[in-house]
Amino acid sequence: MPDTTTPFPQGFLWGGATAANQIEGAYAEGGKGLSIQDVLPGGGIAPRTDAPTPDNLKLEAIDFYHRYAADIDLFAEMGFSVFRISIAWSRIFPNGDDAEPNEEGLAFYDRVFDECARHGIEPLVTLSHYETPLHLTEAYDGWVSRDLIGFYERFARTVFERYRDKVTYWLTFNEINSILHLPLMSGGIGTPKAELSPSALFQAAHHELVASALATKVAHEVNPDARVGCMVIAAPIYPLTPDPVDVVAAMEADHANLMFSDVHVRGAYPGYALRYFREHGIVLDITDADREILRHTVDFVSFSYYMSVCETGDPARKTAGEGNIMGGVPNPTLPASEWGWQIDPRGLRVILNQFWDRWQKPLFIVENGLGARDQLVEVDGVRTVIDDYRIAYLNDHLVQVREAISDGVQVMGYTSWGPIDLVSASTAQMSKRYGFIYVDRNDDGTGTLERYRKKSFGWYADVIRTNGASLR
Ligand code: BGP
Repeated sequence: MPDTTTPFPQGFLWGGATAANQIEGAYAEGGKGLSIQDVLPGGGIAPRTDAPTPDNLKLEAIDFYHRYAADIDLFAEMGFSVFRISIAWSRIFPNGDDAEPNEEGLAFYDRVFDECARHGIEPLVTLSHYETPLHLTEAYDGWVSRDLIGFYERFARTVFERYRDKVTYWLTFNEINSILHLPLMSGGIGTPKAELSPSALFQAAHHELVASALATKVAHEVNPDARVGCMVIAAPIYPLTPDPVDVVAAMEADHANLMFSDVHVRGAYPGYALRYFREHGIVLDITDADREILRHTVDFVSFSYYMSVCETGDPARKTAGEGNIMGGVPNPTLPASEWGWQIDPRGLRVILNQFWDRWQKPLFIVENGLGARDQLVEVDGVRTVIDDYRIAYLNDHLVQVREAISDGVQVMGYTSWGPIDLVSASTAQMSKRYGFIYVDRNDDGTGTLERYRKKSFGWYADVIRTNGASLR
């Protein structure tokens, strides 16, 4: 029987999640340097160009840089108590390795956080969300270089000190475990994946893990009340069949994901990771000083949840899933979105229980949602989208969050992905929409950028107002 009585806890944080490169635009304003996103017109799944090209929708995105106040007003109208954004590193340190920060960039986020405060909205801030400064890619090959730890520390310390009284919740790296699959977008690594040795790739991951622990340490020094989380892609990996060979294959695939949060929460590499390095000839430069820093563990674990996958040990049955950047085999029992992402609300309860049982750390769902094509229509003279499909998706996932809370899992909050339509990370399209708010912009760059409330806008406002009691 589903448990419909247990309420979400008092103080549960409700809101939405975004990233600078997908909303801000103004890519060359306010002293900002270029980031890798400015030369990735096809998103994470297409090769980069040498310079920004007009077909790159992220250059203007949804113009949040100029419209942030009106957008935050709309979030407040829905009752948000939290708003996840990222700080574009290249707005603060245009090249990434500059000695001094760019004051204009810092002042922009002051204005954004002040606007949030005016509405009683807590900012939840990602330090690095797929937007490494381009110079760090070109001059250092991104996180392959140990030098990036120091540059990132300087960036982190600068923003922790500047926003000490404005920001309490921080995330160090967006979806840190995606570096193994998307080295350029996730790790700013310019060397093509096919030419990157496993040792170089895991060394880059190690540098990020050390940088993340260092940032956690610095955040606590600057503000003992700061709460720092890691952020990973969470996807349950089910065995494709009950054959124990598939069960073990699923367990091993899961280890590749869990390693990142295990290090963040336990402060050291788990045995299964050391075995993997040994057996795959992966030799890493891990110093005693690194080991010391890794002991600075996170306050909470946050994650994105969009889908589950299956795994098999039988090479003949190993087929790739569409739109699944993390690998895995499609689940024959589940429907999929228009972009091939398999929809599995119960998987969210599975993940919440797995993570809670494993770490006993508070959990924060910081991304979840349905990318879908929307049709703008007019109802009683008002432009809107009747997005019942999105309401159904979010409702079904939130019901599973409620189930997990009833299971005893400690959940801090929920920020749906893209509360306002934004540019897709993987495909760089506008037409893959997640929002409660429609933005009039098309894949060819045309549109007025006007905002319209969708049907889901009122639905989410009700969910927040009733602290989840309106879920069906
Ligand atoms: C996550 C990223 C986000 C976001 C989301 C949806 O992986 O952290 O940046 O965009 O996925 O993905 P997409 O935009 O490709 O639909």
